[in-house]
Amino acid sequence: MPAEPKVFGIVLAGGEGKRLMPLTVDRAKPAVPFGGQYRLIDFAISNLINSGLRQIVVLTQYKSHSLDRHISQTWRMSALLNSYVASVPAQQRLGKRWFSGSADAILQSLNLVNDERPDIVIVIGADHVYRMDFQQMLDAHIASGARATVAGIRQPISLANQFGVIAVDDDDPTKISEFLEKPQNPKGLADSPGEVLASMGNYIFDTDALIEAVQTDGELPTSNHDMGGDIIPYFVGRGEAGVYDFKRNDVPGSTDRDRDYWRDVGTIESFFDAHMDLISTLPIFNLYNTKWPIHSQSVNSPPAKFVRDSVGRMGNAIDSIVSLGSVLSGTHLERSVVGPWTLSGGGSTVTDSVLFDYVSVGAGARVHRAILDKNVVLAPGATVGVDRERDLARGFTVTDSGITVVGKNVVVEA
Ligand code: ADQ
Repeated sequence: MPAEPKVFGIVLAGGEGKRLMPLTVDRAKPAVPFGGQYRLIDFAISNLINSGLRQIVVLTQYKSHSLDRHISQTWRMSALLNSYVASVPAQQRLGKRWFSGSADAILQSLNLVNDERPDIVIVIGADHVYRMDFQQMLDAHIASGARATVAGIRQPISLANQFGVIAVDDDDPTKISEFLEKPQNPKGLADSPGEVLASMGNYIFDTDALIEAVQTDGELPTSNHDMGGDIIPYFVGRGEAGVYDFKRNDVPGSTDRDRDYWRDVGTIESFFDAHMDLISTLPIFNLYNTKWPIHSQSVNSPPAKFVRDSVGRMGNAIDSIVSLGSVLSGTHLERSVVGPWTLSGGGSTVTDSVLFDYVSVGAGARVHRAILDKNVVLAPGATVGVDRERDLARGFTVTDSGITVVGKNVVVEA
């Protein structure tokens, strides 16, 4: 390996995100808005850029229009320096089929790798909220001699069936001895039986090893062509897979509160909870860390505004994030995150909620524990999240813990 290896980044962004419905009816999961002005994919790409990568491709497939537009508008890099973040759609390069899994997405995109001839390929998912310095993981990958390294983080054993679960070698804790994708009855960790070591879906490969693995996998008729289910077990079987403990990652500007923060926001509940992590005075995840910025689209909008309405009721926001272009007129907003260009009228109340962009909350309306997608309009006096049965009867999604989700463009009558 050269002293300064050439590193290429692949972001897997083709998944459907079924468990985030109805937020993914119309857009790929990595394009789902997050934290007011971001899209989920901004976290993955910001981490790669801040780690020094300059050649990054985003492999897309499912309903990719909004994702493609966001990437081209947000991530303009300099062609002169051969720096790019390119969104690459499925193209049926190996016959008449779309990507049949994340490993097939890479197999069908090997032309991109062959064009750049990198020494190392970093492959990551696009649907997590976290900060990570991949340079530190790369150093560990090279030091260990593994041909594939998987980033791992401890998670409650109750969530093990959502993750790849890693067992480490008794003699060499940098080596993976077993990898089970989404096991039903996993063993807990020896020092903490209530936890497992979960794969974060972030991988580093020696380039030749990755090419060999996806090509071999492509010829196996029984394979699901999945990175977690097939490719990582292939490396484990050959004794060539290493693990990198995310706890070791130390990103500039992190605090003790958010150093190990990593959230899979694949469900409505976890998506909602991750928003609540942003808004306390000392946030559990700090968007204001300027040493490791999370970049997003620059919105060309006027500042957010808080005013009294025509009868003098105050517009105010407590423990909340309000994005540019929004106007709260006589509205009480508390523990909520509001996207750009959202308007709300006098006497309305919004609590414990997440509002996307261009939402309109009519005078006297009430929103509680709800997620309102883009362009949702609440008529004056309308309510969401106040009466579960009524929300269900109106066709809204309501989770077990009582979060109501109203899909894009819906008009909610009083
Ligand atoms: P999942 O997230 O369930 O588990 P998957 O659905 O394959 O796995 O998604 C991984 C990433 O690949 C996502 O960013 C998704 O958008 C993308 N993707 C999925 N199918 C794709 C396709 N056909 N084309 C392009 N991109 C695609 C994975 C790992 C687990 C690990 C968890 C961590 O398999 O081992 O624990 O991530 O969340």
